[in-house]
Amino acid sequence: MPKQRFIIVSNRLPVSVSKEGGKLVYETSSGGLATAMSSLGGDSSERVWIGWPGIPSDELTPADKTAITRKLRGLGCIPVFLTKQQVDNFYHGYANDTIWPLFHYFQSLAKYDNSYWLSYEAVNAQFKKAVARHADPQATVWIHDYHLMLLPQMLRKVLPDGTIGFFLHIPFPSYEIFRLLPNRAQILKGLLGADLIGFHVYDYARHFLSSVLRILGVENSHGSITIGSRIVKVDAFPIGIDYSRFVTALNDEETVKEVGILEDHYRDKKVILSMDRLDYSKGIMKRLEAFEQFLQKNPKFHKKVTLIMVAVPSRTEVETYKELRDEIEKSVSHINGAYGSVDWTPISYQFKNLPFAQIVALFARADVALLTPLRDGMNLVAKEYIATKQQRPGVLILSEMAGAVDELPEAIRINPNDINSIVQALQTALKMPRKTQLENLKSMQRRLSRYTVQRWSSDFIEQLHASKQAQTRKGDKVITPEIEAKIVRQFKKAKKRLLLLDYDGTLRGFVPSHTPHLAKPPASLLRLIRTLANLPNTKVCIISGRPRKALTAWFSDIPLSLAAEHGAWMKYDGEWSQQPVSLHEHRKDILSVLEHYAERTPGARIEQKDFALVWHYRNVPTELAHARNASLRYELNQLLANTDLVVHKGAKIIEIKPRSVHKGMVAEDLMAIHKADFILGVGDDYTDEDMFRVLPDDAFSIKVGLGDTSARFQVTSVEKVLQLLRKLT
Ligand code: GDG
Repeated sequence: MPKQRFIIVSNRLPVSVSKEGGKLVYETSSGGLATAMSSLGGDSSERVWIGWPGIPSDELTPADKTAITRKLRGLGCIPVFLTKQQVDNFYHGYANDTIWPLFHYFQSLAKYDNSYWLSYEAVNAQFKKAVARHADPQATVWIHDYHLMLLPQMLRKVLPDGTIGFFLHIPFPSYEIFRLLPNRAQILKGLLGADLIGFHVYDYARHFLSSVLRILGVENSHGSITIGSRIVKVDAFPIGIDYSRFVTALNDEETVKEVGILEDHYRDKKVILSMDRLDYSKGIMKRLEAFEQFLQKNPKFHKKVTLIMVAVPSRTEVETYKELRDEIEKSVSHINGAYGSVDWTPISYQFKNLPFAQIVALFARADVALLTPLRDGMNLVAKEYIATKQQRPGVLILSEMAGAVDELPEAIRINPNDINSIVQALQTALKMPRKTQLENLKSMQRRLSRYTVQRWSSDFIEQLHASKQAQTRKGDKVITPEIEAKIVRQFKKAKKRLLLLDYDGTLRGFVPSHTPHLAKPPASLLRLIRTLANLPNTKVCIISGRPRKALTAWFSDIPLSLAAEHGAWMKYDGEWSQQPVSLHEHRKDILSVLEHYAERTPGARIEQKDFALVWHYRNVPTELAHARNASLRYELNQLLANTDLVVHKGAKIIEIKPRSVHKGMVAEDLMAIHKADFILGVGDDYTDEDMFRVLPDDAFSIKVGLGDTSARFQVTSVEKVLQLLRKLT
């Protein structure tokens, strides 16, 4: 099989295999995802779907596996075979017994078992191998759902240039819930291997971004996260439905027949419909409780309404699900026994998979759809019900805990924990005038018919390619081996060389601010700087924001030029000298503001320099830092309005210093003194931009990191800077 350009990966394939009487049976699902993928356009022979065929490999002979592989290939699918133990630990275990409950806010049901986790890692690695085997190096891979959250990063290692998208079909919980997960950091890192991470609604994206920030300490800018040389985009893509399939099905012979049967049976009754997988997240018990209260409070509706409750079998071998099923069945028979009569059964309960025509007929006939999930990533049934209401009126009652509620504002919203609100919603729905019903349906239909599942998938793929392109553009200035070779060549042939190097974030990675002594240069770095400084006709200057004491302690026995506090102190040759500026007059006032803030801000630290005061917030919880910094800056700006001091925001610091002191001034001084024909300036933050701006066009200015810069070139890490400097020696 040739290498593929477009690969879809999900735990389950759109084809399920089972064995009946020793024979393999194939069942194709016509689910939304399958439709979405087939509508993606392009050459279908270049597209494959990789996933588990739904049967444990222990039940298969080698010949079965060969037969399955061959048959699935013909259907554009590639099987990943999982053993019974993997199905237990990875699928029922980590995916459905840890992630599913936790991500749906059922934290007390989530099981943390290390053997689940190990299996989850192993199966994700098995999927990686399968994808790697079939992917072209430039392939586009779209990974689906919570079973495969480690796969993006695993794949990134083997497909560094691949375009990798990930979509989560369930909610992403708030940080407060997500942080309970023992393997939270690995899961986040796993996801960040993708170029685009999609969620149903913006709240889930926001929760994800906040977890990335608080657990990994990685910030984002408007949903873009920079990881090394890559940018990961995070956004909301509310999944739609195959709208026209539901509209068309209304006229199918099968459906018309089914509608007829329902019409006869419920001739003079209002039908309330609920339909979901039998899962604790769907709020089925609360719904029954509410229906009972409704009957209690509204005797006039007795014999006039029926609740048709379809519960689709799901995870039937799991204990929690068995218990829930028992509970539901008990409650249904209690209500039917207590309120029913010989000629009326209040609830018609179906625990089964229904054929499509019956589903459509139920949607068409139901006067009210009652959907009460306690949490739901999206809830497609709500959208399908609206789409099917082409000829008849109908009212949707929808839980505000379902992702779909954002797109369906005309529905009656309920809080599924507030039984009273459900009872009231039922009363309102059953009384709603036909005209209002039709108007509401129309505006929801307009929206759903536009952002269909087909549009959803093409939108995701378009955005995925756009993110990849933006990444390539962003990387335009990144130094290539050719440019690096050119820098080395010019350095070697120059008569006089000047190297202007920032320290923190350029020659040394950042360390937590309460341990500045840890930022001390390691011996290898000192050796490198010494070698550079001892080269003939070469002047090396370290221009740092640090106080002169630190620079003196670290570098005094190397023949360097030093600039401390961004140039307020300079030691070009011999002695330190200072700029004719001062903070003195305002120091006390500024300090008192900073101290007042620090008292209320755990983790904050104030640094006093000769010519500057610095507020460090690297160790302050992010949201708190955000709130404090905004008002601190406002207060400082007020205080310093008519002075020659400025308030700057740097890398996790706010610094107050004289306006005329900056690295550009130091660079100009040194260029005037040394008249070099080779100049290299390297730095990582906004204070280095002042230096980049004054360097001549033919100088090599390099920013460490991918943000916007006026430097000519960029590198992605401190290690890359050191690599280049080593080449110069
Ligand atoms: C997950 C997320 C998210 C229902 N009864 C039968 C049947 N169905 C179909 C419905 C609908 C689908 O199953 C159920 O989709 P939901 O969205 O309601 O719920 P989940 O299965 O939990 O799906 C969810 C979704 O992923 C998509 O991203 O919306 O939040 O939990 O299409 O029509 N299908 C058949 N027989 C039935 O009896 N064949």
